[in-house]
Amino acid sequence: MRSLAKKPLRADAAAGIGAGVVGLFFIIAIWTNLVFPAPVALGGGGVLTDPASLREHEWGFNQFSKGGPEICANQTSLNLNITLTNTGINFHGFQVIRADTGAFVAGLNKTDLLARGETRHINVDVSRIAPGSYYYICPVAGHRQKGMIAPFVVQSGC
Ligand SMILES: [Cu+2]
Repeated sequence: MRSLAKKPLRADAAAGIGAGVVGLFFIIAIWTNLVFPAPVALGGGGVLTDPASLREHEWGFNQFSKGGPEICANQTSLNLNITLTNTGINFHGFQVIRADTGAFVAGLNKTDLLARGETRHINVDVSRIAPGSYYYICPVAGHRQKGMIAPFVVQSGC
């Protein structure tokens, strides 16, 4: 009886095994990228004040330059006007959370999600937010981890 180990490897079988190994490498690389994303560097894009304008990519959703510009909300002014434009392909939204606890901020409900090409004007009632450090994020699952997060500061004078 011939042993399987002594059987010569056919070229087509070898090519199949090679393609499988290459495919497995890519699957592991993609999995590693999803499970262990690179740390997010924040505030790389300057500081915005009222009226602020954010496009989807400035807003932070970019794998290669993570994090959007800081937004400074002047406590002494009543409103902060923000114009959101989704120049990306996916749905995106806008939400402010506390920097320390990550809790959502009352008085500023998250926007409903903007479709591709959509523009939305939001008016933040600054008097309803206590001075301090916050983040603005995209509430879509996984987008914050991919870089849709930047500092949002409420203080007297910007
Ligand atoms: Cu998003």
